Amino acid sequence: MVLERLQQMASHITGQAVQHHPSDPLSTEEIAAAVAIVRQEYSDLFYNAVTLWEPRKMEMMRWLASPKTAPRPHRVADVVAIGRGSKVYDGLVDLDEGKIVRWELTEGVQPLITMEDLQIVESVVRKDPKVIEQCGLVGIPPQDMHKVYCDPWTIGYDERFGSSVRLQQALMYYRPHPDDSQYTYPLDFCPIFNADTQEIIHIDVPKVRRPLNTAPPINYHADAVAKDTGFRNDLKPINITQPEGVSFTVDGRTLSWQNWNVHVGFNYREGIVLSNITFNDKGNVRPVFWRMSLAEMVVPYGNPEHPHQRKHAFDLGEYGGGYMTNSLALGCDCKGAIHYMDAAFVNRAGEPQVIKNAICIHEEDAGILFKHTDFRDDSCTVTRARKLVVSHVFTAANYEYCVYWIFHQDGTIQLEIKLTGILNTYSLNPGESAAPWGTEVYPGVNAHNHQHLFCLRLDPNVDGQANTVFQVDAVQGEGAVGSEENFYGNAFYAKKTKMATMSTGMSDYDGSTSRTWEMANTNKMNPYSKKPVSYKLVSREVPSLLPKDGSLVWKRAGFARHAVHVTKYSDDQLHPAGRHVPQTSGEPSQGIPAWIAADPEGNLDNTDVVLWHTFGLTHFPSPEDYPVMPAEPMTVLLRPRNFFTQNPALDVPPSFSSTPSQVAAGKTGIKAIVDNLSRLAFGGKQEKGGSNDCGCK
Ligand SMILES: *[C@@H]1O[C@H](CO)[C@@H](O)[C@H](O)[C@H]1NC(C)=O
Ligand SMILES: *[C@@H]1O[C@H](CO)[C@@H](O)[C@H](O)[C@H]1NC(C)=O
Ligand SMILES: *[C@@H]1O[C@H](CO)[C@@H](O)[C@H](O)[C@H]1NC(C)=O
Ligand SMILES: [Cu+2]
Repeated sequence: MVLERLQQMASHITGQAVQHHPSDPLSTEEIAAAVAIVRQEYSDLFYNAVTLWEPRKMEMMRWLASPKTAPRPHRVADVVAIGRGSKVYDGLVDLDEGKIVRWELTEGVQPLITMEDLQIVESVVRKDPKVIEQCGLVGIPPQDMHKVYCDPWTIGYDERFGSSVRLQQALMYYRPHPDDSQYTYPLDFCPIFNADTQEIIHIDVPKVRRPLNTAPPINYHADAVAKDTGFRNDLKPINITQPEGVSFTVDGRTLSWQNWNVHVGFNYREGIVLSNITFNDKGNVRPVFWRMSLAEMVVPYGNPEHPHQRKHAFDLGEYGGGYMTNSLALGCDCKGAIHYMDAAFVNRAGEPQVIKNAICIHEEDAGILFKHTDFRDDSCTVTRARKLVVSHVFTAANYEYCVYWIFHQDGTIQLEIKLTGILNTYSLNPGESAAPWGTEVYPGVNAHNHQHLFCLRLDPNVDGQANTVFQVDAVQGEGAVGSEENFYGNAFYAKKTKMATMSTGMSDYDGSTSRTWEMANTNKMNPYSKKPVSYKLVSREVPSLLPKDGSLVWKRAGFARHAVHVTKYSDDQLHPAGRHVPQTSGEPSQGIPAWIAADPEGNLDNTDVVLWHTFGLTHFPSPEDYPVMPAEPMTVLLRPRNFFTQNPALDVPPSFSSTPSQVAAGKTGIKAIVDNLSRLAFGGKQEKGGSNDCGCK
């Protein structure tokens, strides 16, 4: 029968034919199989997401411990589907068994808005008579409606419309010419779109009207720049060559490089998911993190005028960082020898779709790893660093977010995010001041103040699952100047505060104490320092959430209330603002605040914990950000502390090394090389190829 055929199809996929790693994203075949199994029982559905339901941790651990006797975790699809009348279904499909194991109608929620959902809105907006009328009022005649564009956003939450109808708000723009940036021509009104009926149900019109901007276009693409200022002509090529290939290996989706081992997953929502991260410490493979990902973000805007309070996009929970990911096929995004990975998703109709080259994996030179010169004799050792970068880039309407997960040779993991793209803009009357809630970045263009707050989910596995998180502050010795314990008043130390229970497991950033957080395994001491082995979260771009306590954003984005939350591990707690984020009122708050409220006394000491870190920046736009922003980087570091017994990168071959006795015996010191290299750079009298004699690699 059909069901048997489906079971065969599913077991063929997960059986010997293709043996997926349990953490691998669903393949196109698995997505198709999951949809086919659902269709056996339910028709007339749109598919919002079909993604890997990750194996339960205990089950996975058991299987890892004894792969021969313990059952291999099943491949399970997590399905979100939408039926007529905004009915939302959450389901699980066991692909090994070829059957639906959970199917629920979930009331009062709206799943995220997909690219396909977004693309419908513009055509509807252009035909709507009320929108045409509003366009006329700001100076756009009906025959020019093809020049009207919109960026559809989730509505966030609007108390007038609630959560039961699936809505989007259309941020309106105009393009004088199809190649002009629309962000120079924002329109002052905001239509609201009903996704069920595919019609405009309301238009928010401001009290003060603002006509269409009359400034000339300002554009960033090459044609425009060539015509305007022209290009700089003094750049010579920089070529990256890896003549012997790359230094990493990839087995399926497991990446090995410089003692690191990591599985690279991907999903529609978080984008890259790194799991089972281990470091080979001289033959001893030590677990470091079980899983890490960017789990959520919120971008609240700071203009109090209605309806701008609705602008606070949760780009991951409301749109999906994976769904919006760019295809890096052009090879412009990473330089060098690249390994790409594709990403597979479901579309609205239930068919699998592939984004080619969604993930880029490559190595980069990373400057000096360590160096020391003995000032008395010119002997020197300098070792250059290399880094491995796993990256993807996603476009959230106007903004680009470039996400780089970086592995270093010294055991450090770094998350770097670069912000680029275009500011969200609003109209301005001639002579009107954009201050204090925004900046006039170009004549007639108001870019509102906003924040970009990212939530990093870290599931530490520092030499095992039983971990404890400490807040670490640099503080003065308590004794007053002149006291016995601190006579000269110069004493200071690292004060550690254990984050012991769910209700107390939260903390804010404090730059004045150089605050960091340690994920420690208190069962294992470093033999030298007698301190627990740990990984330290070092993050210095940590603004507090500016929307006030009790505000709409504060209620909806509970994760952003503190820089760090620690929670007890639970398989189902992946989404810090809730599973379905669009149109949540925040009453009650979903995600982290709800988990804490459910278990306030939950123990966090020496157990399996998750650390949630909210970081980012507050963006006061300025003309330099326009018409496209130069990328602004932000960095978070995860550094081994008391984890190793010495610099773990000592065994990286040096670029140059000489001992005092070698220099005394006639070997080159560092100064000779410096001279030779500088002569070469400026093409002096030095003969070609001279640099090869200097001993630098
Ligand atoms: C450097 O790269 C450019 C552009 O890809 C190429 O045309 C050129 O031949 C390369 N030069 C060398 C020395 O490899
Ligand atoms: C995790 O990594 C270790 C070594 O790096 C490996 O032995 C183990 O099988 C991996 N587990 C999974 C689930 O990939
Ligand atoms: C540096 O260059 C000079 C002459 O250009 C040469 O005699 C000398 O051997 C070079 N030294 C090294 C260390 O390559
Ligand atoms: Cu910004």
